Amino acid sequence: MKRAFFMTTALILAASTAHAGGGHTGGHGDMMAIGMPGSAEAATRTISITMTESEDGEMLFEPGVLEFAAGETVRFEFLNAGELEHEFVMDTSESVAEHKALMEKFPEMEHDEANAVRLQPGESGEIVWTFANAGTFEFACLIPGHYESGMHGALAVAPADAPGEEVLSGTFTKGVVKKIDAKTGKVTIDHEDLVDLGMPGMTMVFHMAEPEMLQHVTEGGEIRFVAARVNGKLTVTRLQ
Ligand SMILES: [Cu+2]
Repeated sequence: MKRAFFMTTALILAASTAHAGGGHTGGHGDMMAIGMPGSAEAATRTISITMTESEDGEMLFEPGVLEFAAGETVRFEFLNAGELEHEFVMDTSESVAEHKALMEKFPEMEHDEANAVRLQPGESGEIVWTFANAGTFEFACLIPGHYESGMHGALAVAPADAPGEEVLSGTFTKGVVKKIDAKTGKVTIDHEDLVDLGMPGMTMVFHMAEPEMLQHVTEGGEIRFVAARVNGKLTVTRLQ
């Protein structure tokens, strides 16, 4: 029931945005699997995303993982705090891969699409977006080489009738610990498919369910773990 309501709202939003926007030239139509442009008045929260480079040549988005609920309208605020040009594009993993291949072939190509923003160093930008379908999507910078340098992450959309619901799962997944941030209790793991979450293998930041779990991981170490969505955050709940 709730879902039907959200979809109706979403369709009305899509219709009004298409009317007001006019200049959208994405070629995919306004309705994408991940959703559609939203109206600023409907936005229930603002997410600040920073694009930057680290001293050791890594390129990153902060935060590195995004989580929403289907039907939710969100205002994204972007800041390119780095020294290079960066972009943000969110889509299905397949579309991200297709776009990535195109940009490698045509590096001069620039996105002019509602689900993307491209920023010069120091520049800021904004996207207002309504998420339509539950699922795991991806966000990335597709300027050649940037994806490989770390600029991509998972974007999870929870079903509308159960936003933020804990999805406890028992399937262990193999991963390699890339980075441990003892201060925030977050661990970056290069993991295989997380079948319970429907998430493909990628490098992602996880919270630890218990702070003491940090003592059982080492950078470069191989682990087997269970990941679940706890209070809206991707969390390692069990560790082997
Ligand atoms: Cu970039």
